[in-house]
Amino acid sequence: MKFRPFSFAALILVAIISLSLVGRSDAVLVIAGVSDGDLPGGQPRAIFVQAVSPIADLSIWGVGVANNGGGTDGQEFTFPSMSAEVGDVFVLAANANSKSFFENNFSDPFIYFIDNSFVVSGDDAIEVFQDGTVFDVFGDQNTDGTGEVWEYKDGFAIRLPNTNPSSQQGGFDESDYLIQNGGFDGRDEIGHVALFAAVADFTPLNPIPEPGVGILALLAAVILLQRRRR
Ligand SMILES: [Ca+2]
Ligand SMILES: [Ca+2]
Ligand SMILES: [Ca+2]
Repeated sequence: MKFRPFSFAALILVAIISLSLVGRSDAVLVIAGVSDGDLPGGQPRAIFVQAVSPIADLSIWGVGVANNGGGTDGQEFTFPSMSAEVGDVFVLAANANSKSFFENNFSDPFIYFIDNSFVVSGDDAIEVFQDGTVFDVFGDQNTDGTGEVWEYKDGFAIRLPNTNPSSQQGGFDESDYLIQNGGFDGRDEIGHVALFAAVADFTPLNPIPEPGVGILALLAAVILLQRRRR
């Protein structure tokens, strides 16, 4: 069998591209924020999660709230079988009032779920699960957040751009978030909206660098060079 160097190189390239495409299809859902308001009943109480890659089937993803440093409660909510687009923001509201707060005051195309398990107060850690394994975490499941750097009592935390889920960087890092502990304290609804609107911009996504992009660019360059030589 005759072996031409170029076909071998092409074969390698195809293999690398296939691998990179497998990597690209790794869907990810990250914690985008958490809110413990100061309106009556402590509203709005909500967890924000965002799809940073397309997700074909959300039902392998779930969320849990580890309350008061009591350790993980495991997955307390499972998403239904549905797909997600890049940039989709899911607002996991503790109750109808918390949902209404965002629905009435923000034009963002949030996708809402209401569930008892989303009753967060500023000392609770948040876990996002993929296939039953913790994929992203906010806070420490085994530590009551009171007095911790990640406390968000009567306030909120919002993920900063270009930060990765905790599973991809060795654990939770509070510097990945803008945290306003007590930020909502004493504010009325308009005050809540004003503060949240000023900081919580979900439009610039937090894209996770994908090695596949570089390889695809390289492939494009190779093809262009080949065409020029012909
Ligand atoms: Ca509160
Ligand atoms: Ca819980
Ligand atoms: Ca709590």
